[in-house]
Amino acid sequence: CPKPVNIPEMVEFLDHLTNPAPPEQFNVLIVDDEPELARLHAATLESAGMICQVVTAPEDVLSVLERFRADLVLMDLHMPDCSGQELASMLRQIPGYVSLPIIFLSSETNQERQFQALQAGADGFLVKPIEPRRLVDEVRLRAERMRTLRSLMVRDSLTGLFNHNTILQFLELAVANARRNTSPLCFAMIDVDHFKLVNDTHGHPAGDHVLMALSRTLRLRLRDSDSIGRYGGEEFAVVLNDTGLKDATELLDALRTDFSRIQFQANGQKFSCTFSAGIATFPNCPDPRRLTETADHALYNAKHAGRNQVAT
Ligand code: GH3
Ligand code: MG
Ligand code: MG
Ligand code: MG
Repeated sequence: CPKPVNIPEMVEFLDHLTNPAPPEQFNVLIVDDEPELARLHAATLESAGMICQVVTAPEDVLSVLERFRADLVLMDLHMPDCSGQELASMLRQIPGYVSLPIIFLSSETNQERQFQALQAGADGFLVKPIEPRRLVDEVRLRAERMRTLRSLMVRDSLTGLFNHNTILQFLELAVANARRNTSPLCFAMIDVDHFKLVNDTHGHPAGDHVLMALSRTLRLRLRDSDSIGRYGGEEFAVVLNDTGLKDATELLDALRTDFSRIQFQANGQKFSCTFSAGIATFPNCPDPRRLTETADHALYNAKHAGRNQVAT
């Protein structure tokens, strides 16, 4: 059996989030020592719009998974060099694959042995031969459910932006990349000014509306390579890859202007909002913790200096 390799935690997972596949289009890795059978299952799933990759040697699974971002693994149980059961429990030890759905597709009909295989950490057991329609339905059902779960785990429900934990994971990944490529990076924290007053004056639903408008403003101007998250209540965080302090300050200032120009309306009353922001840079701040502390401190200074401004 292949040994678990040290794939950087979350990389696989986060890549999935930045480049989501079209809905319904799932990537399925098929592991089976019988090439004809594997290709038959692949053809069945491909005819339903899925993208399949076949692996007939278990020792190739890890290297293929690093290139092919599988939504689900369809795994044979009985294979000469390494059983599907061993392979599944090995995958479960790798942080990036803890939640990857694994379904056994095997000729094994003994229920005791099926159960043992499931205990390795698999999500289902299908018996060969299988009707094509059933195979498609089973795979789609589990892949869809996992996408929904992942989305709930990583996104904020009001704005659809990444949640607090996820944006911090992106920051960690971004710092590692910036260090490797010796490129700059900025981390910014944004906080709506006097937001409590917005709620108190115009009502909580109007406040929610403001938060959604701010998230749209951020999405419109930021690049695909940047990551945006809702850090807390009315606080947002952005990771700007490959960006120096001057560009980041200009960008945040442009966003500040965009946002301040939005006209809101609640109960017949018009109003507008502003935000303050604090920016920290890598490599000045050499690690994620220093970046968040420094951005937070800069934000505090922006508030203290009168709000509606960007501080560094
Ligand atoms: P400052 O300019 O110093 O940031 O003042 P502030 O009023 O914005 O800050 P404060 O921390 O006093 O108030 C934040 C408010 O944000 C309080 C909280 O009820 C509100 N809030 C947090 N999450 C949400 C949300 O999801 N929706 C709405 N409508 N309000 C929220
Ligand atoms: Mg076999
Ligand atoms: Mg505030
Ligand atoms: Mg706040």
